[in-house]
Amino acid sequence: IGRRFICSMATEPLPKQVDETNMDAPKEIFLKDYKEPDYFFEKVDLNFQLGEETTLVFSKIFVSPRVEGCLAPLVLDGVDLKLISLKVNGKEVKGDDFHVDSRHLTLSSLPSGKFTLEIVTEICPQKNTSLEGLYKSSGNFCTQCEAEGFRKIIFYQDRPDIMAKYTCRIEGDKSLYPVLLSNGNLIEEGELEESKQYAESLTQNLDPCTRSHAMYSLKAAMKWDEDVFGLEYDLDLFNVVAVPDFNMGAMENKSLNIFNSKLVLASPETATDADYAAILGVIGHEFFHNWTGNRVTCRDWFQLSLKEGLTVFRDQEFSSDMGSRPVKRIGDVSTLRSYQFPQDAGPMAHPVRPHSYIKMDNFYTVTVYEKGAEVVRMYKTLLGASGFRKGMDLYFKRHDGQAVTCEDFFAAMRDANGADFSNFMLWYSQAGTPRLNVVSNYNAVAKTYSLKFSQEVPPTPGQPIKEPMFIPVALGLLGSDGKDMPLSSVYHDGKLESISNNGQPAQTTVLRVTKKEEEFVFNDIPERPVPSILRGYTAPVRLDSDLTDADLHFLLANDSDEFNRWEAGQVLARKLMLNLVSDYQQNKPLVLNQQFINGVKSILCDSSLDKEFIAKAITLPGEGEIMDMMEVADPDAVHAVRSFIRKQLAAELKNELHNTVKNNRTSEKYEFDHQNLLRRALKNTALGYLGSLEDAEMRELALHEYKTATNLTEQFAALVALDQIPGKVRDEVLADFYNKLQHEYLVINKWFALQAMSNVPGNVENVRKLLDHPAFDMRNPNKVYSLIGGFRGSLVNFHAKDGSGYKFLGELVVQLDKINPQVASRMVSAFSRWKRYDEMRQNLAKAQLEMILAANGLSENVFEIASKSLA
Ligand code: 0A1
Ligand code: ZN
Repeated sequence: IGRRFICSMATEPLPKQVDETNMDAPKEIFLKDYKEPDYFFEKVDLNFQLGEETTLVFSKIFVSPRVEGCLAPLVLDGVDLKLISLKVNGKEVKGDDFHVDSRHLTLSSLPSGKFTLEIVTEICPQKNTSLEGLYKSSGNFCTQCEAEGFRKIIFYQDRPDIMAKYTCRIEGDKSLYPVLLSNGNLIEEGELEESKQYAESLTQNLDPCTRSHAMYSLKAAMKWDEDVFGLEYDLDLFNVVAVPDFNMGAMENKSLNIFNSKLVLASPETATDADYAAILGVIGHEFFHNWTGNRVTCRDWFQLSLKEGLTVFRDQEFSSDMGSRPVKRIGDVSTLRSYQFPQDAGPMAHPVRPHSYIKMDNFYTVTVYEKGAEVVRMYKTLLGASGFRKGMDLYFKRHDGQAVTCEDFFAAMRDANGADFSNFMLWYSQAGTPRLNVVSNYNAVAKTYSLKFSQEVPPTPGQPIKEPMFIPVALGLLGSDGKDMPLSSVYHDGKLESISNNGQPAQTTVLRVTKKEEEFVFNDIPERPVPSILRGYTAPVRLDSDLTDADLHFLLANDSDEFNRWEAGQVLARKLMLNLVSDYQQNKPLVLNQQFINGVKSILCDSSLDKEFIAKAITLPGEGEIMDMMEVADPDAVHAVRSFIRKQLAAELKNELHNTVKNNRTSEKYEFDHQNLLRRALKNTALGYLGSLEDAEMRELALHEYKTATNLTEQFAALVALDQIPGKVRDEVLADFYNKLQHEYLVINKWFALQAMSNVPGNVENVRKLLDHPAFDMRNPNKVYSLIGGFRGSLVNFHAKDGSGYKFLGELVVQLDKINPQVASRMVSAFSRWKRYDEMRQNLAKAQLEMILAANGLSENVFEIASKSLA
């Protein structure tokens, strides 16, 4: 419906407006306090009248008290709203019967039965820089209601267990807003009066090429959900909208999925393979939410992982089926280790289902999402694919159309399979990454092999003492021929349990570790095996074992489980890096052992291996992962050691790496297909190593790759390689890249990030300058995440000993908070782990947190992270 709406309100604005006295202190909300609402909303009719100065929102709510004769007041949430009119059963509400403060509209003296509530509110979307509620992005109106944004649009009981049916009408000037989209099926559209001239240039039609990958991904996701879970899409319409200004990745609004542009738009010249893969996963993720999130939703926000953990699991599985399963698993586990483990070990540690929050936005975390997905994966490991499917079927049968809890999901999995899950629910309530230790023993006389497990869950804020967890451990035993030994029985808990796969001895079995200490003894084991423990990474734990370096090399060469092959290499690399870090700290010369170099060489040159697997296997563990394993994190030492190893490997394997680059070139047109993806992954990893050599020959090579690249994946990888070699060429290429691609804002964000992450000492000044670059805009979250977020990734400059990096971030957090609290609070979280560093850095970071907390008008978002970090 398109026309310019001229507001001629019949109702005068109400005399009573916001009572500012109730600007109360941040309030913590607890899961244990959950109560059913006193009033249900059966139906809500919305009418938006979009305007340039102000927007009016008319809501008509059909209210029904939970208990007939309810006398309780009806408390509606509302933030930054101007109340224009308020009626109950068609009659203006008198001044004594309602009260408005900065967060609520409270109604008293309500009718005893059902009634209608009609409220008109006025909002200013064009001034809304928080990007929640109704706001403008690139001239278009858009909404973001999860978690608590709807209260910035109308007065409402803004909580997920209000299961109303909605109708929504939108009126706007057709010349400015030619496309109007809402949720659900379209009932009616039309023109209200002679429309203004149609403005072609303002339509959001994108170059078909940039959206074709998203369309491909959507179709693939729809088919996958039908094939794997029997879940069909249920409406006639499905819209995908790209928005340049968006706090998060995307949003699953029913039939109207909204995406951060960077997770929809892709062409070979503007997106890398990693972007293409992310789009596939996120398009899938939002689509899968139609069942896990929309048709079955959360009772309250504490249950967020019910939909997010499950949907991340579903998108991970989808991406695995569309590409390489082991490589996807390696990537997901690396993310968990690099981001979730540190969170679980810091002041913001919280269970997959948090017990309390001040701002729910702060709990859209790697713990709720990624660890939550690991929890869902454990159900599947324990039940097998068909048992898991039975559980999912029962979950939908029981709860379609409901708002439920994590217990409901657990019960569906258990009941559909008659399963005994003992204390599995602890995964939802206990924070902290469990440490699992394994000690092995072979008895050559009895031909038995024993594995003794012990576990410890570290204390976390508010949870000093923990119970042992239920840890599923997939396990195989390798014989000296490198093959899996057949496993027929295991002695455990005083019982002999048979292990079989349809009557055949198994090659991998899943042990159920549930106690603090527990032993499993395998029978009929002819020789001392090498155990492959936690195959496929079946539980989100830190594993320690008594495997020797020789065992690890053996697994790296032979394990039939590709994940554990990679893992063996990583364990070796982590040990090596930690040893070198200690050498560095004692001013000893750094020496890289030959066995490690040979190991990397044999993987690099093994043509039987998947190329993407090789790329992953020759990549060293991240700096964050190593710091996370240290008593006192030492950014200088970790950075120096990782750079040293990379350089040494590059020098020792220069020919092999150079050949890898040459042999994996192609002049074919870019395709996001498996073969080409693998080739580019390996080529780019090899080029990155060579760039670390900082020599003229390698600079020429990288420059050649940069100039001849036919796609961004290879062009940007060459730029990254060149970026490591300071000098004129580097500066010229960075300028050339900007000049050629300056109109592609998503690409320019990568250019910002690359410069921000630089470890060239003193780079903070360059980053400060980039804040004034014409392409930078503090109001756009993607730009902030690239430049300021990128800077946080520089070990040398963010953690600079003179405190310049911390000061830079501290100042920016205060500035950003005034614009967009959600983004500011994501940035401030870089300070959360300040206690992990040396005393000098601790003092510098602490001073910034204190400065931030003292800032005027601080948001609840930043307050929560900063104050919990200091506690
Ligand atoms: N439910 C979305 C994530 C999301 C959460 C909050 C947002 O606005 C502040 C936006 C998106 C998802 O998991 O896809
Ligand atoms: Zn989600």
